[in-house]
Amino acid sequence: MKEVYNNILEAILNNKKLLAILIDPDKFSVDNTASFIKKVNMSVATHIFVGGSTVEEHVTEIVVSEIKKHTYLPVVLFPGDVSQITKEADALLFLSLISGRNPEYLIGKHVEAVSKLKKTNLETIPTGYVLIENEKKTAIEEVSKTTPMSRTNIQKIVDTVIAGELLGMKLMYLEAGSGAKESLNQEIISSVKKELKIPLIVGGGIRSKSELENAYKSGADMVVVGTVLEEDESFFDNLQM
Ligand code: 1GP
Repeated sequence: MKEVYNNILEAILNNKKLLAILIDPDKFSVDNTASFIKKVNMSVATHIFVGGSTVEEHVTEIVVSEIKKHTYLPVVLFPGDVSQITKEADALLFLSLISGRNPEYLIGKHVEAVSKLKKTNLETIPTGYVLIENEKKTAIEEVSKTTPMSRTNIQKIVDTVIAGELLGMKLMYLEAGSGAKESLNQEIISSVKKELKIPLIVGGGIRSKSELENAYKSGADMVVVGTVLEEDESFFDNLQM
């Protein structure tokens, strides 16, 4: 059943905050799947995202199949490339990097993905992806060869997400970049939230409970955390029911 997106909408209507745990197959040991996913299951996490900027062919499929053996949570692909598409997942964020001006990440990869998608039953969710600068160059910036948006030009960020919404995107992902030095500030998140009608996902560089709470308070419907758990699984203590 293709219900991931509808369940997100329903959760938001019920004022439920959503949390996605991001697993980068490139930095994840498959042998650790059972123990890691057990911690995810016992936490407040509502989704598992799987993806990374540079992942070898077929690795995503192996990781997703293994994760699915241990959880009922929806597993959503957050792919850095077409090679990361696998039928084993429940849904796919069909990302358009609308902060950038590289046609490959606006339409090129999408065209390339179609023949692969036709062979799956994946729920495909059109998602605007907006990369915002942080103090260091992140992998996404490097791989996509795009310039992130300035943190100070908030009006341009707002106009960008609204343009994405008008183009028909169903989710909007505000991204500071994996392992960002600084997560996105309240002003950026709340300014976007004020104008946006579709669900807002926020991620990148969240390393503390207060940053997580601030993201929700500022208007994020879903927050994504990855690096902090790769570095130290004791962060799950902050994610208890
Ligand atoms: C990266 O937004 C996600 O694409 C999560 O970022 O790894 O810094 O938590 P972190």
